[in-house]
Amino acid sequence: MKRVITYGTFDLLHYGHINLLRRAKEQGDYLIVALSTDEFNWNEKQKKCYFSYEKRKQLLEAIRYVDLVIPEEGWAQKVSDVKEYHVDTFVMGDDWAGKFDFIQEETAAEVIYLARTPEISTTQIKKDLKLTN
Ligand code: C2G
Repeated sequence: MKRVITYGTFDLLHYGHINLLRRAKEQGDYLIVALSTDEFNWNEKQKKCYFSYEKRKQLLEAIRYVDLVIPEEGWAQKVSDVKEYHVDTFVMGDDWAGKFDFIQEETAAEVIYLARTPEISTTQIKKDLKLTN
């Protein structure tokens, strides 16, 4: 069984995320999503999530491509996650291109960056819904 992992906040969940998760799953047979906790998002990414970790986890677990959701509590857990879950392929959107190449040096996993879905983002959704003012 080929195991794939990817990381993210996935708030507000949209079709750009689904495109990423579908293509990540296509890299193997089992997809693990490491979901950023509320604390990690706020402390490390200055992102205030609209949905809590539990709600975002519930949404992700309902997606046919996702097999397991684990918490992402810090930047430094990726190498141990890859080893602990026997991951073959590490996938991120290409806005992260190059940032996680070290995973390939420190583990046996292949690192793949997939093209983002360009026209959609949570920021854009909020702007369009005028939630930002
Ligand atoms: N994504 C995408 N297309 C979009 C928006 C997002 O392909 N229009 C991808 C991102 O490239 C990322 C994943 O969906 O691979 C999740 O995006 P975010 O929730 O924004 O994740 P991010 O805040 O980048 O957190 O340690 C890594 C971080 O947790 C990644």
